[in-house]
Amino acid sequence: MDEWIRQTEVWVHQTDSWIRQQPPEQIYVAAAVVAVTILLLIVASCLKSSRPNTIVLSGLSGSGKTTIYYQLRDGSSHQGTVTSMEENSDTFVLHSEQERKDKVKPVHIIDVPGHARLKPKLDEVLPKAAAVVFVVDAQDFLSSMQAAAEYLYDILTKATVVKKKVPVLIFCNKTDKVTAHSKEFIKKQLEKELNKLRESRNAVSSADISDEVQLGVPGEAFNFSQCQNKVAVAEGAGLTGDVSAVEQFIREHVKA
Ligand SMILES: Nc1nc2c(ncn2[C@@H]2O[C@H](COP(=O)(O)OP(=O)(O)OP(=O)(O)O)[C@@H](O)[C@H]2O)c(=O)[nH]1
Ligand SMILES: [Mg+2]
Repeated sequence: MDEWIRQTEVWVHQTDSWIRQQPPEQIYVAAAVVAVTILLLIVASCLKSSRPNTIVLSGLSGSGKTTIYYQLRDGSSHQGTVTSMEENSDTFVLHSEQERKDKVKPVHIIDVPGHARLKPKLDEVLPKAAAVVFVVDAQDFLSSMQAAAEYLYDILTKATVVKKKVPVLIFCNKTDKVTAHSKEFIKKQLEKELNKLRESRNAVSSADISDEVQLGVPGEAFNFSQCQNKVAVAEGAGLTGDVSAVEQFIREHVKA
């Protein structure tokens, strides 16, 4: 031990005399380089931790958001979910990534109930969203198509979504049912409905228009590729755990 202390004292002394021999400018430059490096490391770590990791699950009541939420979190559908009257919100490592949970970043998922009365909740959480999943009931699609299109129209014309280029995944759920419509069909129908909605909303006096941003390209039939933010379409079934398209989408936009 004594030997170590003596050796350390020798090193400290040698370092001290070496520093004294150096021109002072060189010492200042070295100190500045160290300070700037530390500062950059602090800024980088702050930026990393503040990167948004919120995913918003939206869509009409009964489309299957809560079922998907539990699949993502627990790997089970918690069968028997009822119409949610409050949002589910939690920060967790996706169930499918549990085996490497020390290496991946947890995701904050908010499941916003589709009940019309809770619509303001969606407006409240959208500004925090890194990405939005819009869940559609692919089985019962035709009867809910118009309402689904209206809900989607409101999301796609929100300034916070468009200006920040928040990506949206239209997830056609319940494809375990043989009578479910394909994602290609749903995409086409939604584009048609959104086109109609845009025309009818543009027809009313501009004072009544609540759209924050115009949808698509004026004068051209609407399709999703015209959106400034990325809109993708995928299919699966929350009930049977076929949610890999949602997991993939989340990981594309919340880096692990
Ligand atoms: N067949 C089938 N049924 C599903 C699927 N996903 C959800 N369901 C059923 O659809 C019903 C509604 O699902 P929820 O997850 O409660 O729907 P939600 O979107 O959360 O509805 P709100 O909370 O009212 O907004 C439930 O009876 C689910 O079991 C699916 O992939 N396939
Ligand atoms: Mg629910």
